[in-house]
Amino acid sequence: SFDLSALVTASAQYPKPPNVTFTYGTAGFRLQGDLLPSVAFRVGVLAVLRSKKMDGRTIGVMLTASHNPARDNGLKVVDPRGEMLDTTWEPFATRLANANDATEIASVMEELRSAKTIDMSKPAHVVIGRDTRPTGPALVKALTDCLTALGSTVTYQDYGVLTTPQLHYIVRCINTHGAYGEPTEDGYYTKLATAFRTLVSGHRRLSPLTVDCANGVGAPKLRALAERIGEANLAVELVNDNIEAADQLNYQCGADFVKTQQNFSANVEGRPLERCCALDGDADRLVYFYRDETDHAFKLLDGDKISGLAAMFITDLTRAAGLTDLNVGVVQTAYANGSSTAYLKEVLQLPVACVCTGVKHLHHEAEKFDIGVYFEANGHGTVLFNHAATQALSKAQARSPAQAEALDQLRALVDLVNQTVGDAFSDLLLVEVILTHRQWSLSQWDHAYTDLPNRLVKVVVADRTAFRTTNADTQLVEPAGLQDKVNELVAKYRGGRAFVRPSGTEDVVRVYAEAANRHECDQLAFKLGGLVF
Ligand code: NG1
Ligand code: ZN
Repeated sequence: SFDLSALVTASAQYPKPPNVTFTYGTAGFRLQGDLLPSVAFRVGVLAVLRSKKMDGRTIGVMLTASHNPARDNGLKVVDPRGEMLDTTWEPFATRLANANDATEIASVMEELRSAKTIDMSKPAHVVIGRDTRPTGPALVKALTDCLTALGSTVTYQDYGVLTTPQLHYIVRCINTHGAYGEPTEDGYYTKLATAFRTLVSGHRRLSPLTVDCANGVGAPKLRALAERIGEANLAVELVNDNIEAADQLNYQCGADFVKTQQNFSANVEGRPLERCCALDGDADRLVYFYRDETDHAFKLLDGDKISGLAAMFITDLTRAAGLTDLNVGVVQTAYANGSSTAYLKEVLQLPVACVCTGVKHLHHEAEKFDIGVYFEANGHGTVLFNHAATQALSKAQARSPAQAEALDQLRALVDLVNQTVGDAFSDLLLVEVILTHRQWSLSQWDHAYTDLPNRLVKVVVADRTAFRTTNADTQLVEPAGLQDKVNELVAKYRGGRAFVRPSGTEDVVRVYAEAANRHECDQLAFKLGGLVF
């Protein structure tokens, strides 16, 4: 029911580069941007088939390479509820990308159609967003050329420059026919701004927040959101907001820089009592940081700290609202600092699940709680309210003014938090709400618990596929015998905890170590690196 000759002609403009093998991994396709036009074209095929399979529901395609350098780019497919692509489709994405020519594309298409029993006569709708990278427009052109070639059952809308979470939001809005919000950038700002204003009303406002925008899409979009919220309610000072000089993207700045360098980003000095935070290049990650008043050192409040703060606030609110039947839980990965896990379990008395690296794993696990808080240590995360929780919130009758206030706040919180994916803007507003309610400085927030010294090391190995893990990445099953050696070493260090796993996004093996003090931690990480190499 589509014209194969149109696809053949169109795909000839986007030949697959020789000697490159593409993989749809944790971060979708991600590579140097000028190697990706053929991939963008084939992602069009995948998105259309996925939409037809989902009975014509809208599928999203986001073009971004997040925190990676400006020359890189990437493509990720967004499923109808605004979530990551169903993992059973990932191998088909990979095979389409590696097809040598149009004939091979057509044969993978046919295999996918039959494997997933897709009715090709169904309509398909695709929405597209991209970050500020210079290769973005050419990749969108390749993608839309494919969508056009696939015939009259296919429609699409190009939303231009967006943050990743904005595109996820739009997909969810379209497929729920407006129940989640207006399917526009404007609708997104309205929803967040309204919820934020409700939540801070009646509280003394905080001092201005410095936001490092990584010189990316977060800069113009956060400016638009802040304008909507109004300066009287949220004062932000945007730095690293230059999106004109392409090579500045993520350069010496942004959430990944701050987290991995454990240092202030360019143009952020960390004045006394200054609250600083950083977004990444597509505004789905957030970390906070500040300069310690006593020792003047850099202090980081990463995803684990945000998770702890959010879980604390939500637990208090559900108690105050009399909704003690709702089970609140937290999802982390093995990279979560041991102190954060102890805080969640022992102080907040919450259930904590540990899953494999990659947000889709955290997201799915968080759905098992009525209210599920999930964050990766790198600052990507959100809070999910399931059906039972939203029902309980809408039905609950307050028995006191205090209960009524807590209920109102929880209801606004559901709107404030992006339920589709980790969103730096929504997370930023959430943190600001909590700090406003408590009238806390960053150091007061930080005092909930003290991070154990930790070290993350990359080891370049001959073949990272030789490394296989189990138990949520925490133990090696291959190479045989290596885990025993890791255990032996870890046992020699006070408070030692460590694990080794192959990266899903880079050709390296990652070693993570924690110990009671900095010296022992560094020594443990160094020795483990030697074992792995
Ligand atoms: P890998 O390369 O598999 O460790 C990295 C991050 C993840 C996640 C993904 C996707 C670390 C240690 N790992 O995964 O948390 O964000 O990229 O972007 O930060
Ligand atoms: Zn990102």
